[in-house]
Amino acid sequence: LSEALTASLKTSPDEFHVVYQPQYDLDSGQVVGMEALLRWNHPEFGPVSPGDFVPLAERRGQIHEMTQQLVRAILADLRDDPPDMPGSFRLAINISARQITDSRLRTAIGPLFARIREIGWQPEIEITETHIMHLSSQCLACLREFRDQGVVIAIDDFGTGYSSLAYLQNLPVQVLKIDRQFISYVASTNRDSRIVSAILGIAEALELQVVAEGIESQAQYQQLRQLGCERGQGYLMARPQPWSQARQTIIDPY
Ligand code: G
Ligand code: G
Ligand code: MN
Ligand code: NA
Repeated sequence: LSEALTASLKTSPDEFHVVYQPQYDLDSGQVVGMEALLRWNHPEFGPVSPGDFVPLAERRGQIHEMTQQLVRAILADLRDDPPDMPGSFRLAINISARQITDSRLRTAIGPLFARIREIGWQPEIEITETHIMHLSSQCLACLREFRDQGVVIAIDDFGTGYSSLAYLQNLPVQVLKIDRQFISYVASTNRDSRIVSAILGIAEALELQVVAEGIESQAQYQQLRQLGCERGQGYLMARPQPWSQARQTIIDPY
């Protein structure tokens, strides 16, 4: 598989495409952003999960080539002018922590972020919490640079890592994405409901925005709303989908 990935990244861009999962304001039901997720469909092996091929690309030193495919695919999707959205609309990509100090990252995503801004949207980067805790001061400086350029930075899978509050306070991030393991039982167990409340409290204290991930039921949606969670994404509202369908969710909200 690892050799197939190398070959495909080099010669078969068509095997890669991107799906988009809309993110919602839970009160208004409006789409307020999208998360781009890379897909690889190998002619022989079929669809390979990014959970499998991203670590492979990392191990083989091909994360940069992977990001190039991501950027190429998103730019192709955004070639035609997308629907008008408020300037706070965000398009997020997932970034591996070890890419952050790679100078090629900026070269690769520069044109994408330029296009996102041209449309009138804001670019966003998601980094997994477990990784964000181990960033060198050099990485943190790179993140600050992104933030200073108006890139929104989100901590992905929040609650699964070991962020200390002191550390969080000094990170150049604006968004916490609550990992879906806490959302699964938010409507059925007091414990998970209190954990989500606690995360919302931390976010408020640190002046961070919160996004709940993996909302799958109406009960979870309503519970999160009641707890004061402003944003969310999940299969209930929309699955990750090709751009042609995702753009329709902007026009017809949940
Ligand atoms: O889309 P799915 O839930 O299968 O994604 C599995 C994991 O792969 C998630 O943690 C997601 O963040 C990650 N992932 C998806 N697309 C990309 C990408 O373009 N780059 C990186 N680094 N990770 C991605
Ligand atoms: O780690 P990250 O948050 O980037 O992973 C996003 C992944 O979560 C995507 O692969 C996406 O397919 C998946 N996902 C999105 N919404 C839901 C959901 O409601 N339920 C489940 N089980 N997975 C989801
Ligand atoms: Mn993510
Ligand atoms: Na996540």
